[in-house]
Amino acid sequence: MVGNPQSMFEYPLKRLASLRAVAKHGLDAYCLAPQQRLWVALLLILLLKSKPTESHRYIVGDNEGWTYGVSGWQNGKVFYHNNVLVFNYEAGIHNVVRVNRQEYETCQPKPSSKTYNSGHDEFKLKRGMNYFICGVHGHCQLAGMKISINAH
Ligand SMILES: [Cu+2]
Repeated sequence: MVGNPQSMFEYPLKRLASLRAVAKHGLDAYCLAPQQRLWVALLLILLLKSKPTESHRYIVGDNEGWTYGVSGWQNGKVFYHNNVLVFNYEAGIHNVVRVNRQEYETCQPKPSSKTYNSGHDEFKLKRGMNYFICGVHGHCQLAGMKISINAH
């Protein structure tokens, strides 16, 4: 049985009144104590912070840095375009070349590709596939110094 006409209209009217109260008094209408409101704010901040943002920086290879066998470090990580990759390595031992897919697969950078060798090089990820290899002979081919990263 549906209730009498009065109760049928009671709920929408109450709802409207509470919406009006929210519009008028904001969170006060939800009777949140200042302390509760603080928790809500903290929760929101945590939610926003936990998502990798544009400014997120990744140290390639973590503590080991950009070195032999680094390939695979990227697995399981989520990258977004404009994230920054930081390549830390010993200058003179390794270098970094940003390459295309073919160069990546063959470990043969084009002569025109720029080689970075400062020991601390940073690159912004582009949307889609990004490829980096070490241009020192044999390091890409034989020692796994290559990474490919798909950035959202
Ligand atoms: Cu190398």
